[in-house]
Amino acid sequence: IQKKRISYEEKKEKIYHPIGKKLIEIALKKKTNLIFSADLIYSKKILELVNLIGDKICGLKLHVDIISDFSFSFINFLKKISLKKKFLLFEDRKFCDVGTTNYLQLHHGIHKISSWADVITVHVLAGSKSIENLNIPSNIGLITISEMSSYGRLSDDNYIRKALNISLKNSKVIGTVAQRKVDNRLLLFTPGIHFSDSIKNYKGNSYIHPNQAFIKKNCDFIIVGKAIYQSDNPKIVAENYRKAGWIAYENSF
Ligand code: 5BU
Repeated sequence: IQKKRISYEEKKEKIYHPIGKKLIEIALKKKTNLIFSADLIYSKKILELVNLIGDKICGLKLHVDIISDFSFSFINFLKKISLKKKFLLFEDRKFCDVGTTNYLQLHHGIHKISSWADVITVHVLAGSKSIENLNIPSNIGLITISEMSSYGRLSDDNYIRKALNISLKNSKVIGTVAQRKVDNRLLLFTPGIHFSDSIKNYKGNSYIHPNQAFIKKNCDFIIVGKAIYQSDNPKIVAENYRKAGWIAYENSF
């Protein structure tokens, strides 16, 4: 496994999936590796924030099943903003069932995730087959979860190695979540990001500074939620995370 830090330009050559390539292109163009996790329960609040900080992010991550007033007009608004401001829509659904159920949850139900998401997250706990035959269009990429950011996570080295292998072998996978360096053919996404040292452990999740994510773990994209949406000035704070993430990337070689 080759783990030496490579640039976004070099990584773009190694990632064959069009959505992986597109995400890198957006990152380079907007000079941002920041994905905003909008874990809010009202669509209006999400749209307000996205209008405010859409210029600073390369991705918007949702948990669509927490939105109390979910509607397709909300999705249409989001889609429009995402095209205008150039960022991708991530649905952090963490599919974790057998393949046939994953398929149904992805394409059906109220949220019809496959009709609007650019990127979706999946666990591979049920094995490699559970994320094959999902019948996803070529313009949706998968992110596997190899190792979560939480304290007490159950994944051991053996599980993580197998999860990474499954990720490498599935052509729909653009990258993974892990708390360590991974093969350069995968994009590495890092949640659990915060500037403050005092929030290292918050309600069972662990947090690191963007510098640690890029320099120690060779992360490619940081995912930031409450540090931004709970702040007094999301616009300024988002810009601070964008800048910190970009500088950390540049300093990580
Ligand atoms: P936070 O507010 O910055 O803590 O939000 C982190 C988001 O990332 C939240 O939506 C989690 O569900 C998500 N997350 C995580 O925290 N850790 C993980 O390992 C994975 C996802 Br995978």
